[in-house]
Amino acid sequence: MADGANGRAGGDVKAIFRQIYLTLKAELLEDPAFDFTDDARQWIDKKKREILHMLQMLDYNVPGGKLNRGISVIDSYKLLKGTELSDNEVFLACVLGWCIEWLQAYFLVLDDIMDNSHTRRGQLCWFRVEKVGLIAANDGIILRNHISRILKRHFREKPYYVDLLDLFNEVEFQTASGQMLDLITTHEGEQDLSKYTMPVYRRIVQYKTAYYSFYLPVACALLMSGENLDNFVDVKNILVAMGTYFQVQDDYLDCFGDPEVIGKIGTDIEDFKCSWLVVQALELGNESQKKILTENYGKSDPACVAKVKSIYKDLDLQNVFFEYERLSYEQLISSIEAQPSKPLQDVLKSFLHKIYKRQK
Ligand code: GPP
Ligand code: MG
Ligand code: MG
Ligand code: MG
Repeated sequence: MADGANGRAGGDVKAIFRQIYLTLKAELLEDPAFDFTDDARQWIDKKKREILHMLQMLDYNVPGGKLNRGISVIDSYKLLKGTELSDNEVFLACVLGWCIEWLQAYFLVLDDIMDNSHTRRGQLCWFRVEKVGLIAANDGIILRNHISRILKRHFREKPYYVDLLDLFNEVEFQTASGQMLDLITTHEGEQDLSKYTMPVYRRIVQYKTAYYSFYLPVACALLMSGENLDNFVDVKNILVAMGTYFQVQDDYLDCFGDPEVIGKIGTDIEDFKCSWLVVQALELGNESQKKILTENYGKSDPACVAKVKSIYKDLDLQNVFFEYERLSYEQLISSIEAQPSKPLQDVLKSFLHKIYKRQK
């Protein structure tokens, strides 16, 4: 998510947040549940290699994003509390924020293997780094397990610990289910564009993106505030709608964004993804345009990709997207303003302003 014009994360919050990454990393490297080799003679070779892989893996994959999901936990908790946070409260909100960034790192490391992507956050995808390869699959699992270890260390004594674990488990299950839908609809040998409709699209993105990117940070802040998540179904629905809008932006940027700015090269056309753009093109195109899409979508040949992109341009999908963006914003603002709680309105608006018209 971009730092939107109206929702720029406070510089000091981000600096504090970044500092806590170093604490968590140091704790994980000293985790007594896994002894790094301690044989003095082999220290240079073995211990160094073990620690180095873990360090490089964390630094390469965890802190390099926009950090908006993580920072949102702190912002949301502040707004919900309504008073200044103590140092300890800031620390705990940062730790939860980092758990979401760890979750995101875990998903992205694996998603890039599954999507056969090339770059991420302006660097090679982790699995493409020399000497990493499919070790990246296990690194993804390690990242996921780090979350449980961080939560255990810092939240075990909290009354909401069980709810926190349950929340991360539920959201992970929803995301993996969404990823499954994303992957099975693009399965080679079953490429059939006629199944790409708006309801199919919405279901995929709600699960693969919206819960973990939007609901999770606010749900973490609510749990820290002592709330019962069952009482916030309306808030969840608004966040899921916001997450859907966010993934539409991601799909738009995959084709029309600047790779230098978004830090990744789009692969949705090559991968036969059920992207918002192709769903729109199928709804708006005439028979001959749909025929060209059927013949060229999902092929890695650059000439085929170019034909798909030229249909998108002929159908003026950039402006169709801008109109969708305007309408989504209006609808989201009106459902937010129908919310009875002012602090929650502020939480939701601050989230929306972080992503509205984002370029990356
Ligand atoms: C984003 O899809 C979805 C995810 C990153 C969830 C992955 C879930 C797993 C269980 C691995 P995307 O492929 O459009 O994202 P991007 O464009 O960033 O590659
Ligand atoms: Mg994907
Ligand atoms: Mg991807
Ligand atoms: Mg994408």
